[in-house]
Amino acid sequence: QFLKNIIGHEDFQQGQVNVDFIKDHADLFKFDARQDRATRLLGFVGDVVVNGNPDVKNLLDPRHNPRRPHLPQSDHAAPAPGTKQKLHELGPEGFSKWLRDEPLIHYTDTTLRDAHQSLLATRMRTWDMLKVAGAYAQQHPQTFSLEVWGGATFDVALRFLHEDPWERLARLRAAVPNILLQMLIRGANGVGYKAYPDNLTERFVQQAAETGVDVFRIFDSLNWLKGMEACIGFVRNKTDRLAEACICYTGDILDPSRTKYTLDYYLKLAKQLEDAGAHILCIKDMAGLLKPYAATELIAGLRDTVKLPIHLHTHDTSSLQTATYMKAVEAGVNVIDVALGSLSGLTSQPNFNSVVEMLRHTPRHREFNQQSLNEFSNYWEAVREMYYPFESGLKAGTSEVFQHEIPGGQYSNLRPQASSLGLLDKFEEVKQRFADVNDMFGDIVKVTPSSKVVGDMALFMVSNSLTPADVMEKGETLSFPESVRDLFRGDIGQPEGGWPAELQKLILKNEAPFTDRPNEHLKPINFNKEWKAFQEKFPGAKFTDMLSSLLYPKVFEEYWAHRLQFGDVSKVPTSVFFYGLQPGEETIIEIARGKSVIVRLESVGTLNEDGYRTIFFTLNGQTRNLQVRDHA
Ligand code: 3PY
Ligand code: ZN
Repeated sequence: QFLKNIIGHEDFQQGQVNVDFIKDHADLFKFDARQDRATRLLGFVGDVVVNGNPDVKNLLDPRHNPRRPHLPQSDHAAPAPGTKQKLHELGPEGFSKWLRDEPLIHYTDTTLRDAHQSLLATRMRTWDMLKVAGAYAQQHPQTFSLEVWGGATFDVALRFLHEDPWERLARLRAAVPNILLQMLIRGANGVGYKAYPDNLTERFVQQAAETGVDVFRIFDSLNWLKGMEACIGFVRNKTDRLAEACICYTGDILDPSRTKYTLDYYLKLAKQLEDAGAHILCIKDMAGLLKPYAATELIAGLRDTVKLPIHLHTHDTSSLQTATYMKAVEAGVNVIDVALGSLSGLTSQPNFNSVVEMLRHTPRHREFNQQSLNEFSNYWEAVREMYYPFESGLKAGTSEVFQHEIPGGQYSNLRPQASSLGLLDKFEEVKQRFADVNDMFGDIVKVTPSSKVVGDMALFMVSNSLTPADVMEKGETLSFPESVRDLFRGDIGQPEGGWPAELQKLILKNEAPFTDRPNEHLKPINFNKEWKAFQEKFPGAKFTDMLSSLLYPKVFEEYWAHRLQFGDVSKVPTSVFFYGLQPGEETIIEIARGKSVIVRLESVGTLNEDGYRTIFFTLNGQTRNLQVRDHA
């Protein structure tokens, strides 16, 4: 009998187990690991059936009927060697020199990180990725890298998807042995929103390399060199992987009236990053502000100034950025970031499939099998339908981005944030205030986490009907959002030219700001001590879990409780994860490698007096009943 342990017992499910019960039912405490796994996952499915998935339940559209994705063709042969083997062969310095002189254009495919962060609020699940990762490695081994990790994915995986981000990375690494895997790291802020102790970032980088990251794209949200130097050093000295350092692009180098972020400003920063030890220089155009003719100037200037290969990242919010790529390719950029067709465009990256065609029959074209790229795009198009509650609502490219300068990765989050404050009707005003706040803050670089603070301040002003003049007038009596106070205190670093003094005084009141590295104010982690305490608190947890917990303590705790109750829910197919099953519907869940169970929902019972429903499943054809509490 499958549910013959305590978890399947009715009294336990109804919270009626006491000491006597335990004494009398010793046999119920023998667990078969595999059966236990299936039972817990069934508990999860039952809970979604009865209560819905809290992440989507208020966003459902009953008319929506997602299609079943078709898997792209693959002949399942071992994938051909690619850039991963090249890095191994040449080492990071040699690889950097090789890349700088590559005549053909290289592509980073961002589908598995930035594309869904920017279009679908970062909700893409490992399950959908693993369905095609191996086939991709096999079909497109000439891809420069796959961006798969970091940015917001770490937090969202734990917080909303109840998945272990480290397991995602390890499983993608196993599926893609030949292409460089890339992550985005926010320098001193790691994959979080604030500064972390340096030795935590160091261990994080080491562990990320060990688990599978090859290219560390490192940036600072204020373009502050000091926020990046330590992290560049960790990659260089503690791993044999590539340190890719970023100049975050803002403003417009062609606009003579914008004198803060000029071509010279970027060239100087690039030189400093080269001196700090970067192997690759990235232009991180997080909002998609780099216009085509500006790209010509910037790339040519950078090629003359540094000896590093140049990697260009942009977002197509304005719908102009393919033209930017054309100019960048002409000017000698080495790698460009693209996303597979159906997850490209708008706040995501330009269209991989189309950019390949743009360059076909020209000197820098790199051959890709277009039919196969389209099959992958079609796969993601159908998958995307399951994520419809997370769509941002943006319907077409907008040149408004040149005014508000909202990063692509933030746009898809700002709307729900505005909506949760009841400000969706005022979204136009929120965008306008975002631009105003940037002016008030002294025209800063806006990318996570600095962009989040600008967003918080914009929302604060809209909800309190404050104009910039009001803030300056009433500032002394205003209680500013905490993130704004932290920013002006120096918690995430220093902007070019410093903070506007008058506003800083209004925000900080009597508190003194600091101008050195915020990390200097943090106590290093004592890993031996932490590990002991961690194991006591979370028996069975891994070292990578401790790193997650050190970065996001509360989020980790909730993730762990969910994992104990329901097991590894990344195994549940996406349609079931978000929408559960209808009576008569069935699904296959691979509970362990090569071990699948067929789950069929038969019916949902009526609500009993204690607030529970009995869910009738069959599991591999055998009837299983489950008591699920109805939270309605
Ligand atoms: C992130 O930090 O998550 C970003 O994507 C910044 O562009
Ligand atoms: Zn981006």
